Amino acid sequence: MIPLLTHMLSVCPHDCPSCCSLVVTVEGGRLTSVTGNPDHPFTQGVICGKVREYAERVHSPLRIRQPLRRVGPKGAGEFAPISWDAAIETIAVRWRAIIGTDGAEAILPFSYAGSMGQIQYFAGHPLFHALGASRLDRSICVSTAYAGWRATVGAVTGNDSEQMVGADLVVLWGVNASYSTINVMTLVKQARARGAHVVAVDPYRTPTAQGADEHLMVRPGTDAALALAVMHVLVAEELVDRDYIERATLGYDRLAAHVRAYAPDAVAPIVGLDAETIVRFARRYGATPRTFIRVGIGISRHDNGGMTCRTLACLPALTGAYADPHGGALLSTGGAFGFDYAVLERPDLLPAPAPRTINMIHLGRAVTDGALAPPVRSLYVYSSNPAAVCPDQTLVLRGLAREDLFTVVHEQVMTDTARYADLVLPATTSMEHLDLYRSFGQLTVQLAQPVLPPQGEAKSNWETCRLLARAMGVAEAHYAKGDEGLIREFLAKGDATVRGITWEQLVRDGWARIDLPRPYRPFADGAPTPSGKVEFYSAWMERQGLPALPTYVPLAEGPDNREVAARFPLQCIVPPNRFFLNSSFSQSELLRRRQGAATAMLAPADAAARDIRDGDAVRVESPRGAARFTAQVTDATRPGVVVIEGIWWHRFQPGGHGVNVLTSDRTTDLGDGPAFHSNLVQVYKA
Ligand SMILES: Nc1nc2c(c(=O)[nH]1)N[C@H]1C(S)=C(S)[C@@H](COP(=O)(O)OP(=O)(O)OC[C@H]3O[C@@H](n4cnc5c(=O)[nH]c(N)nc54)[C@H](O)[C@@H]3O)O[C@H]1N2
Ligand SMILES: Nc1nc2c(c(=O)[nH]1)N[C@H]1C(S)=C(S)[C@@H](COP(=O)(O)OP(=O)(O)OC[C@H]3O[C@@H](n4cnc5c(=O)[nH]c(N)nc54)[C@H](O)[C@@H]3O)O[C@H]1N2
Ligand SMILES: [Mo]
Repeated sequence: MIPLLTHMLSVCPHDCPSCCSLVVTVEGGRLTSVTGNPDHPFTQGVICGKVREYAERVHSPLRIRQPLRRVGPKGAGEFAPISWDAAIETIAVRWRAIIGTDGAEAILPFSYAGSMGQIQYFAGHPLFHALGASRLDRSICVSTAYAGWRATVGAVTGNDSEQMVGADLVVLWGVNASYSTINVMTLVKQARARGAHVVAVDPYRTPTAQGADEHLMVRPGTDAALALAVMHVLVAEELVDRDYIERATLGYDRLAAHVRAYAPDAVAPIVGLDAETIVRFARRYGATPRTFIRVGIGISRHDNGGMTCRTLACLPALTGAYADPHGGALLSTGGAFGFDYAVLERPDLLPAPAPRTINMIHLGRAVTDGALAPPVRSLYVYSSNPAAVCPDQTLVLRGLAREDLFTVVHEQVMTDTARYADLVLPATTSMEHLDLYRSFGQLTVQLAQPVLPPQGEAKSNWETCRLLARAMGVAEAHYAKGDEGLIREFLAKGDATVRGITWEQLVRDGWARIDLPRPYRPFADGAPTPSGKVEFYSAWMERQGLPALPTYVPLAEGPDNREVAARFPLQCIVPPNRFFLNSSFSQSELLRRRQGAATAMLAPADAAARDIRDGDAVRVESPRGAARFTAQVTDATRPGVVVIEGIWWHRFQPGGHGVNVLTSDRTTDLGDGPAFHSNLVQVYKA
């Protein structure tokens, strides 16, 4: 009998910068409630509407409770039960045969951040490295943004966002925090109550923009131009911090000459704002170093996204905001955690020469390219739903439908991808397994112990990879360390930011702040770039074939691309919705109902020109394909810009095609990431 337990701590495992500390209740072996931990400094008792309904996810009717083998055609979702032993044996036999004929590179592991728990995230790396399988470039989310940020400041960190409370100006730049990291809104509200002016920069009026004092409704992909016009005003009106520039930056004189070309009058038509609005924003920004910019990953999902992130990172260095206890900028805190990831990833287990690397956003190409040598013969998917989340969905599904592709999917719920599997393995949720969490939006490390037994026959990534490693006879010493042993080792081998945090402390308190000074201002006197300075001028950028100075580069697939724009005249961005997290939570009938339908937001003028009324069924078509949505006619978006929020499982979308039928697998300017938001489309009444 499982006793009634209340107020146990857990951690939200999803791919979100907040990484919330949770208080959960379990009654009679079932999860009954999940709330935010009021004692955690960043969560402050507030969690999103998705995770409040976590009991529904853990006990979902679509939960996979036992291993399954395919009995129907690929994609039909017809399965029969199989035992764990037989499933592992089947995989081992198939993999040995594939290795014998095509070599281990014919096996491709495919995973992302279904769980941000470090044990589950890295569970497969030692196994697949030791097998010599193809490596996966996990580029789908932050690669572009991080590469751009590093170009300017050398590290993926920034001022602690809690410090924005006390700022005079808060800029939410390409981040819809109300949906995608709600706890930032708690801090924004606190900052506003203390008198901060809040500006949101976003192509459409998100709830975040609605809650701001001012919304700069920029054209998609033009933020670098806006930032350069701001720099123009700062330089022209001497609103710069000479002392900070002298001590902490590189290339100011060249930048100052360069930004003369970006006068607000010249930039206004590019970004779609009045010159006066730009000047007012620039003067407000330059009036004080007490300005905090929270940069979202959204701006980086464009052809020019790396350059845009790099450009935004320059702004606080002009005014000295990086040195202010309530100023600065933050894209991500990911690099603030001084862990030694090799402990978990085990690159030392790779054979020499190292196997090829396949960019995950090119999954469609990889599983359909007949010329690839060796071809991908087996796909092992865990912690991801590529059928829904990868760009160019048509190509991905064509590959997944291959009868000769031996596909194993380790999942919690019966996703679109799982339906294509030859074998489906049931995965535990974060409530059922042990893990250690770091965050990419705040500065605490957290431990979550299981609060429920594994549901059905579910096993964690760690446990499943351990079984596979044993069956294949590789990396067994690694898996023999156990999950707790590995967490202890991971903590102990970190640098001074994490080394002092102990297993015992985390068991007792649930979380610990990493050891960094307060206030945390990593770029107060320079930055860990090659020059040791914040680099306005970057030789590294030049080596990537990009301008060394911040520069506005028009989108490859944008209005300046006359040829494509002639047939597809509207720009289409595809940001997150409120009730799903990427494609997770699409399984929930409750949250699907709250979300309503897969919609395409259209400006009234664009709708009228196509005889489309609010609520009509529409067909959105891009150079890649077409999908059906419900039209939402609204002045929340500007003429020329269509917004499709969220990723619905395509089997829940009318017509059976999801939003990623529209998106391209083209890579961005830096980091080989996806340009999800750089789409040109046409919209038709269905
Ligand atoms: N509810 C919910 N929360 C989520 C997610 C989810 O799917 N749903 N996803 C999670 C994940 S994996 C991540 S990485 C984070 C992402 O979180 P964020 O970093 O916040 O990025 P996004 O929410 O993708 O995009 C933020 C905003 O960028 C805007 N945007 C798009 N193009 C441009 C542009 O050219 N300029 C400007 N200024 N803005 C632009 C979009 O309209 C959107 O409002 O959120 C996480 N949280
Ligand atoms: N159109 C469009 N496409 C996008 C984006 C967008 O904004 N617009 N955002 C992109 C971004 S930022 C990202 S990060 C990617 C995200 O892509 P994914 O990482 O694939 O994200 P999810 O759709 O949340 O799928 C994660 C899956 O992992 C499963 N899972 C969770 N925990 C575990 C576990 O412990 N073990 C196993 N085996 N499975 C588990 C969940 O049930 C879920 O089905 O999508 C990208 N795709
Ligand atoms: Mo992401």
